[in-house]
This record gives sequence, C-alpha cells and structure tokens, in this order.
Amino acid sequence: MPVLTIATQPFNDQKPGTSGLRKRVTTFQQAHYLENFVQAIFNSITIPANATLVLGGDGRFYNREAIQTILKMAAANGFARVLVGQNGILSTPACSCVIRKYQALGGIVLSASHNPGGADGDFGIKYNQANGGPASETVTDAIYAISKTLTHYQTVAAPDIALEVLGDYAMGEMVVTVIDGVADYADLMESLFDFGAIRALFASGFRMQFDAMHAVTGPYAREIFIRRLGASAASVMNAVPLPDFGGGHPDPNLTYAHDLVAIMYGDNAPDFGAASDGDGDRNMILGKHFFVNPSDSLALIAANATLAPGYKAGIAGIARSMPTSAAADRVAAALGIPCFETPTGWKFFGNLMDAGKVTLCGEESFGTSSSHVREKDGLWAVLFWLNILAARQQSVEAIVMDHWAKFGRNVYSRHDYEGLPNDAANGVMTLLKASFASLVGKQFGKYTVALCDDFSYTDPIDGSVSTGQGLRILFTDGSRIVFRLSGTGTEGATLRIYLEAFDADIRRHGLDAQVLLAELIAIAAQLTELRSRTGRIAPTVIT
Ligand code: G16
Repeated sequence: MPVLTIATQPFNDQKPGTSGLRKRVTTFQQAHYLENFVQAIFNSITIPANATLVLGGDGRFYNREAIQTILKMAAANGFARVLVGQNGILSTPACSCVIRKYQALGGIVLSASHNPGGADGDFGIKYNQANGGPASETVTDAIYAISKTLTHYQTVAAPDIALEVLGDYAMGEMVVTVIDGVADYADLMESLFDFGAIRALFASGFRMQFDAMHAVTGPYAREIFIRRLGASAASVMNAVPLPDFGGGHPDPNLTYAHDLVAIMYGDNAPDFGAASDGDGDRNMILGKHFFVNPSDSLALIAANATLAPGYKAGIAGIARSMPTSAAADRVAAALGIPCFETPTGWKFFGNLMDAGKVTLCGEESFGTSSSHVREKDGLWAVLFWLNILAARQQSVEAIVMDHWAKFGRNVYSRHDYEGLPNDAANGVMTLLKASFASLVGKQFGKYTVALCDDFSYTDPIDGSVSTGQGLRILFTDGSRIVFRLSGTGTEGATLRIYLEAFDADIRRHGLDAQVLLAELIAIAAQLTELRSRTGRIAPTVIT
C-alpha cells in the first residue's frame, strides 16, 4: 500500500497544555489540523519495526473520524500493529492498562476529559509513552516544536476499519486489532481489590449510585459493579456513552454532577455515591449527605491501603500535586514513607512511579490512582472506597471523621472562576506576583505571610526543571492560598484559587469548609482585586 505524502502548513497553536492538546471540535475539523499534530507526535518518537500503538478515546464527537485518520497515519508511519478499542472507545486508565499489558510503544488518547463534547464542544488528543503514562514535558515540548515547522504528513489510502467488530484487520503491512478494553481493565481491577468482600457488601443491602455522566465509564461500570460485583442495575446511571455526553458537562464535581448530588443529598439517599468524567480518569466520592474532598480521599486511601489485597504489603510512598492539600503528607509521616510534591499534571508522577518511589498519587482535581497504571483512574478510586467500606463496615462520613480525629483536618476548598477574559486573568496573576516582594511578614487578621513564591519543581529522577507552576502564599501557621491558571480550558482563562488551613480541633471538624476558610477567602479576594478586575462576585465552581 503506497504511502502518501501530503503537503501541509504548520499551525502555531498546537502547544499541549496540562494534559495534551485541547481545542474546540471546530478547530480540529480544520483541514490538516489533526493530521499535523499526529505527525508531530510520530516525528517526536522513534518507531522501531514491530512497534505497537494503542488507540482509543472517550467516544466524544469526532472520536470515530479521528480514529480512522490516525489508523491510516500509523500505517504510513511504520507501526506494525495498532490495538484500538471497540467502537474506538477506551477510557484513559484502560488505555494506560492496555499499553502496559501488551508492551506497546505508546498510545494516543482522544479526549478533552471533563470538558463538554458535541459538535460545538471540545476535542483533545494526547500521547502516552511506553510506561502507560502521559508524555513527559520534554516530549510534549518536542511535539510542539515539530508542529511549528511541519511541512508534510504521511498517510495511506485505505478503507475505514469496522470498529464495531473485535478482531484483526489488515491495513497495508500493519495489523489493526479491535480489542475489548473493558475486559482487560476489569481483570486488572479484580486483581487489586477484594471483590468477594464487596460482593458481600452489596448482597447485604448496601446501596451505591454511580454516575457515568453519559461518558466513557458506563460500560466499565456495568461490567464491574453490576456484572462482577452484583450491584443492582439501577446503581449505575447515565451509563450510555454519548458523543455530546447528553448535553452535560462530564466533570464529576458538586456543580456539574448535579443529578447525583441531588440523589446523595435527598431523602432515602444511598450509602455511597460516585461519579467519573469524560474519559474515566477522575472520580468524585460521596457518602449519604456527605462530600469527600479529593485531597482527603487520597489521604484516606493511603491510610487504609493495606485493606485492599493489591496493597497488602504497604505503599512505598505518596505523591501529590502542589495545590493538593497536605492531608496525605500527614499519613505519609505517620507511615514513615516519603511524600512528594509535584506540579499539577499527572505526567509529573510517572518518573516517581517508574522508579518505585511512590505507590499512590493524587490531585485535588478529582484524580487519584496508583502504580497499577500510569494515569489517574476513576473506577479504581471508587473500588478502593468500596473495598474500605466493605472492610470497615462504617459509613463514609464516619470513616472521614475518624480520619480527621486521628490526623487532624486539612480544611480545603478550590474556587474556580471559569471563562474569564485572558487579560483579566493574567492581570490578576501579574498583580499578585508583583505584590510578593512586600507581602512577607504582613498580617491579615489571624494570618501572617511567611513566604510567597512561584512554584517550581526539579524532578528527583531525571533532574528536569518545571517553572511557573502556581503562585503560593504560605502563612506562618501552615495555612496557604495558591493561585493558578488552568491548563485544560479552551475558551478564555480559568483562575483557580486553592485554600487550605489545618484544624486539629475535633469540635470544628463537622463544620463546612467554606465557613472555616472564610477569612482566607476574603484575603484572596483582597490580594487579587478579584471583583474589580473580573467583575465576578462568586466562583463558577466551588469544590
Ligand atoms: C488534567 C490533568 C490533571 C490536572 C487537571 C487539572 O486532568 O491530567 O493532572 O490536575 O487536568 O488541570 P488544570 O488545573 O490545569 O485545569 P484531566 O482529567 O482534565 O485530564
């Protein structure tokens, strides 16, 4: 099958963000736009003879077309085999699992994660390396540099592959294998958790509500929770993946997972609630009338890790992103294991996991996972909670309260201001940075500023340095406020304000985080001149 070399012009906006390239669907639909980025990925790596690529996406609008395009380009660029998810669908953690299981060279994940889908929504693409994890910054920088100079890409003229039917298909010299990614992933989960105990929990009348948000996890959740663990059919809602996620915003937080939140805070609420996002790597955990902050969830999983068979021998260490609360640090200290603080982005955990330095990783942005894959893993976190609940036979709320009584509470909240004009958001960050020199030692109510900086990170494994990772104001009592601009949005800017204060007093542990953080929230508004600069009087999303 002859390789076709197609002339193209470089695009200058293909810089990967926190997690790959995310743009409007209409941007990706421009002639050669997708092809250019894919060719930049292929040019940035060495493709040996017999190389396997894994390919799949979250099923959003444009997924199918993009898969067919990439298959033809993979054939032209010398891959021996592509493992593609049935119907072109693979969750992000399943893709990581499959890359590792079949020792692929890497994988391409098509997803804009929690961003809305549909013809007017977002699309995205990212490259994962042989360890199953997102490409490092060195690789994404190389992809971007190549994308700016690209003059041609390679493809073949081949008919589309029938993605519905499992099996092998020839595309020139290359073999396309349509795989059932659900089975491989479910088997991996079954090897880590006590499915017998969880099955017994459901059999005893324990009720769960899982919201797949019409995104990728529906088929996975049905296989694992209903078929393998015996949960009732009604326990999985919005289980059919739709190209536009049913018009919703597949972001599992208190704002966008409103249907689930209404059930969990309503009358006769189930014992346990959870949701996952567009591509299945995020998770939200809820109890009856109770929300578990993702930072606490990481700490709690760490403290209870040995209850799950896959982690019985203990955990080597924990890593968390800088804006994630220090709740996990307290557990690590108690366990006598290291805790690493990395920039935001799952790609920063890969080296630590590959080096065996950490077992668990987590982020405040509803991401938790372990070294079983190299991505965050929504259903894994839900299963970990189910395993803990089955072993401890307590409610979600009781388990969290016990944890805070033992370790103290890192009271935590994130305030997001979405869709800000770029100028206003950049103005806030510039103002803050300029104020740093005069802030140290200043008193705001009961808080005194101890240190201000722009977080930078030196990877302890490969020595690479990442700067400009978020503005931090640290107070003398260990409280802090962090400011970052999101790297995953596609329209305007999203300002994230992360607030954290430590409270050891058990009498206040039942209070709402917004109440406990009120003073820090006011300080953040004052320092950023938020209202006058953005015109906003309240955040878009509060976590
Ligand atoms: C991605 C990254 C995460 C990151 C999150 C938020 O998640 O994989 O590591 O924490 O974005 O990033 P930002 O604050 O820059 O928007 P996902 O689920 O979107 O792939």
